[in-house]
Amino acid sequence: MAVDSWRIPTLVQELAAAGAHEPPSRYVRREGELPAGAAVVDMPEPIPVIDLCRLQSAAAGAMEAVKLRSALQSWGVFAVINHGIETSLMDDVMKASGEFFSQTLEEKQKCSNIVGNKQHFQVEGYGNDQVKTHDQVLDWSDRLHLRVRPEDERNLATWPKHPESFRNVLHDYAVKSEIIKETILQAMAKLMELDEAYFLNQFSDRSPVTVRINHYLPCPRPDLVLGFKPHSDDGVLATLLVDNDLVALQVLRDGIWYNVPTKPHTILINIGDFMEVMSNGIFESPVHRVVANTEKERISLAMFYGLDPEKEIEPASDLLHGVKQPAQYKTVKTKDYMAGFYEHFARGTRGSLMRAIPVHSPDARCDNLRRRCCTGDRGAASLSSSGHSETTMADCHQWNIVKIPPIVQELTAGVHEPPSQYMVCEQDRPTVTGSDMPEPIPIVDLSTGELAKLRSALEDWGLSLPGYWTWNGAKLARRGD
Ligand SMILES: O=C(O)CCC(=O)C(=O)O
Repeated sequence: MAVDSWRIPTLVQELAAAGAHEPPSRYVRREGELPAGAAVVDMPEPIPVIDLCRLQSAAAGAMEAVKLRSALQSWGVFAVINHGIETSLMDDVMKASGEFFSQTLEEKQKCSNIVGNKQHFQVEGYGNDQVKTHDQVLDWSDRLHLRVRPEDERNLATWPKHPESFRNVLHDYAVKSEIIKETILQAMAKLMELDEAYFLNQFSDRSPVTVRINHYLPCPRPDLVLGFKPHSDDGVLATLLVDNDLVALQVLRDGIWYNVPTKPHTILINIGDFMEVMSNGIFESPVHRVVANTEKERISLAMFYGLDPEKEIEPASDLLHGVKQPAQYKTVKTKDYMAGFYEHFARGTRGSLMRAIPVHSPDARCDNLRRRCCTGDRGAASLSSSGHSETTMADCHQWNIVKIPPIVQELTAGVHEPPSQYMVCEQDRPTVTGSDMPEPIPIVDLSTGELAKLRSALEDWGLSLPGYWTWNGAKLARRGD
């Protein structure tokens, strides 16, 4: 029986080559998901860069680890240098990927992700996402998705034979990338005062490593489509390599999309959902997307480090301390998590499977661990694939509230320590005992224009209205007057 044709999307490369002035409607994002529908700005500071040699050195390791912690907590995305992958290997793997995409459609479809007489979809192979519903909006890109490890589980039918170098360079690149993964995960374990090998011990020699090579094509209306829908990555960690310096990748923070500068030979790292769970939310898996452009192609290569399907993912027990630091996530088997992940991924939604609580108050980045809400049994926070509620990625800064925080009055009954989400971070703590003001609080009678008194009150105690009123030396004036 032939599969419904709407389930097999046209490859974007064909659409781009056909030179249409408008993308077909199934690629057009809905209102609210349009690339310019939310605020987009450049990152206010350069992307954090972590030197992996320094990170491992006895002398400078601690300093670099502090940088790593701040990178993880501020953006969740950072670049690495001194990572041991030769520039020539990065060039080779990108060149081989480019050569693959530049072949004829017929040649590439030998690696298709739609297979068999019944034309069923599989994750591995060349194509687009699985199309599950008529109204699913598709990404303006084509992809080659491959399992790299375990080696004996590579589905070679989906591994390109052309260019000839493809298989070997991808293999070599994957082997070298492993060192990056190990170095970062050891450093992260140390940051959390866990055993250095804690995260690495979650992997076995059967744990999957997959690669997704994305091919973004120019689009006549980049304002209507997305190269890659908003998503967070499954897995523990992901590395990303790109072939040019187009501004395309964006990361979501506090409801704003920030352009992430990328350039060739710079490897970017972001953590994935499994790390968010294992770290009990200390580190968040960043939501990111890719915008399209009218001019240029772009290729990116993302490598994902997953866990065995039967492995249970859960917060590290050493990070849990009773009611003060309860588990923020339920234990879930990787395979159950993945079932739920793909269910939502294609639609560009995220179930309530990850974040149990809203964390994006303005100061949420200060220390997520202490600021997260206690979620009790967190029924809907279950990572199992059944019964997820649904949130668009762009809404994720207001993540599903699974349990309403308790009324403070309830807490005061017999609790010796406030729960963790009430504790302010180190620098905000009221450690200095307050003193009484040495004189009575100044009282200014505005009806009689006691300007001198007002001035001295403002100067002595700073009782001003910053950003609106200002003292110009002679009188109070509105800013801009
Ligand atoms: O192309 C990019 O910059 C990002 C790709 C990505 O997010 C992914 O493959 O999951």
